[in-house]
Amino acid sequence: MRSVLSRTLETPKIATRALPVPLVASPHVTSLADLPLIASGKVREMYSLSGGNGDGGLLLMVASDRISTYDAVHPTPIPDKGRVLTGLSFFWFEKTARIVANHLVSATDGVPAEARGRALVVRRLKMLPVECVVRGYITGSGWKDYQATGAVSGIELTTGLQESQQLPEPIFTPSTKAEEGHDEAIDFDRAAALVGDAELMGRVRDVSIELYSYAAAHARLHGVILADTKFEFGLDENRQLVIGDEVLTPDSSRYWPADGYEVGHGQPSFDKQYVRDWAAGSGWDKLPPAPPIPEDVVAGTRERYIEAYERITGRKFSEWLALTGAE
Ligand code: Q0Z
Repeated sequence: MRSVLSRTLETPKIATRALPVPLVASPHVTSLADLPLIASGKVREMYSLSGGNGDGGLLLMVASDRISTYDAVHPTPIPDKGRVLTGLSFFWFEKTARIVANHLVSATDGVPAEARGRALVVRRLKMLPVECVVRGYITGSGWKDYQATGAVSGIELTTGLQESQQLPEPIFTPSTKAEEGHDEAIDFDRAAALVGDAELMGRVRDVSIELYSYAAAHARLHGVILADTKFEFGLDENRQLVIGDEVLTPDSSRYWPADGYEVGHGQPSFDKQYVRDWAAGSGWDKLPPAPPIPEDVVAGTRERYIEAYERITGRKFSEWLALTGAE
């Protein structure tokens, strides 16, 4: 089943060659001279820093300023978007370390000067082959499935829910990691079979719900609703469960302004709504290629990303730039 949540989330593709990418003169494509590119998504790149292809090595995860709407990447970057997302991931890795170990090593040591602020050094993990989605509100593909069947990912929900309504309790709705195309919603038992360890999968589910609940409560105190989010876990060289990838960023989550929230219809995205509103009136058919974004929409969207960082973290974005030595 096609997941509207995972449609909005970036599905990485494994790079076909472990060689430096050709240097393309495009300001919104990250390219780090000499580092082997090992994976790239719509808006991020991952490079190897050490350790070859086994476990135990270090990776550099780099967030670009690229933005996608309706599954298509626009040719126009949003300045600072990659640094906001990396700063938010860093914040949440620190805040949630008591809940579960994570792959963060450093936002400074080992980060090349040109990537400062937008990159993290992380431990290489053996990633589990499932996307760990938690939903606290009924929206997107969850709303579609609920309307059709009364259930989401095999979880029967109470009758009479309205679109965007908060669920009685957060639910774990895993999906497959599609190499190509869209992720597919699966129930817990299929996720456990893919992982090959039902006890481990139970721990992944429990940790995912605890992370969501903690982050949603924090965000709500800062005027933001965390509707749903996607986590990716792996195992380290000691087979310990570790959370990897990006955590609780606007690209892996649905954040809504609490102000103006009401059930009965879809909610505006905290970060991307200016682009979506502009796109809706632009005549674009929402098929690739995505059009360039006008500069006033770029500026408004950049401000929304920075506002998201400052609201959620309670820190100034300039502090993140100073901490990481970004210029
Ligand atoms: C992350 C992804 C990105 C493209 C694999 N610590 C880790 N160890 C091994 N693999 C991964 C991680 Cl985070 C891993 N992705 C997603 C991120 C660019 C793809 F920045 N895929």
